[in-house]
Amino acid sequence: MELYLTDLSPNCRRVLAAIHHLGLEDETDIQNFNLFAGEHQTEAFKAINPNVKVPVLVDGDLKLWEANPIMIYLSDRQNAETFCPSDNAMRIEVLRWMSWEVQHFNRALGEIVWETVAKQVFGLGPVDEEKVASGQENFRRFAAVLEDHLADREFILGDTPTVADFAVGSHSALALHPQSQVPLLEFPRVLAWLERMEALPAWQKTAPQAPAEAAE
Ligand SMILES: N[C@@H](CCC(=O)N[C@@H](CS)C(=O)NCC(=O)O)C(=O)O
Repeated sequence: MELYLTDLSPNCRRVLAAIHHLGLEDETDIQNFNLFAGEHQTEAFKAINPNVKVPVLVDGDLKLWEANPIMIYLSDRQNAETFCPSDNAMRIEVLRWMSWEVQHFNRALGEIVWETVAKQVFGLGPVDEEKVASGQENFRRFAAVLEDHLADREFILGDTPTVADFAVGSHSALALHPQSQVPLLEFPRVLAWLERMEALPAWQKTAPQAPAEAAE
């Protein structure tokens, strides 16, 4: 298999972490693009992903883009029942949290950390405080849902990590960054869960080399 990715991207980190969690690193050829240098802007890559974005997995004739479906595909390929349950009700639960993180939780988190961490690392201008405040307001709304959900479980589907955690927790390095201004102290269970994610072997193996540069 070939996996196209870039460093310091939460979308790519979740897929790379899934590769490690599933023990697939030896059969995966990693193609790492420097997006700032435009290394992905080629006709060859556009033929693989017309969106010209990473991550992308190529497995034989399959060219799969979008991080969450890639993780589900890899799990099913490995029959990783605990990591990505095939039972209908559980699969719907996985998809629910994945939709939620894209549309709500990580969108809000991304609004904040783009301003407070990524723009600073890449020298893209001063922090826009209004955008940070709006991101924080959205984050509080959705983090409260996760805070309640984690009242009686260690991970999103129960006591073991699954693809749902890899999706929802994909921005952990940015969220936990000291400059992030993500109001995590108001949500102690969410904070503890993000720290549990960072402690997972697959997460440790994929930690950004310089968390300060963990930009999307
Ligand atoms: N929804 C996509 C997001 C992919 C995405 O935005 N990738 C970024 C890196 S994190 C990218 O490739 N950007 C390059 C570009 O837009 O030119 C996924 O989950 O895979």
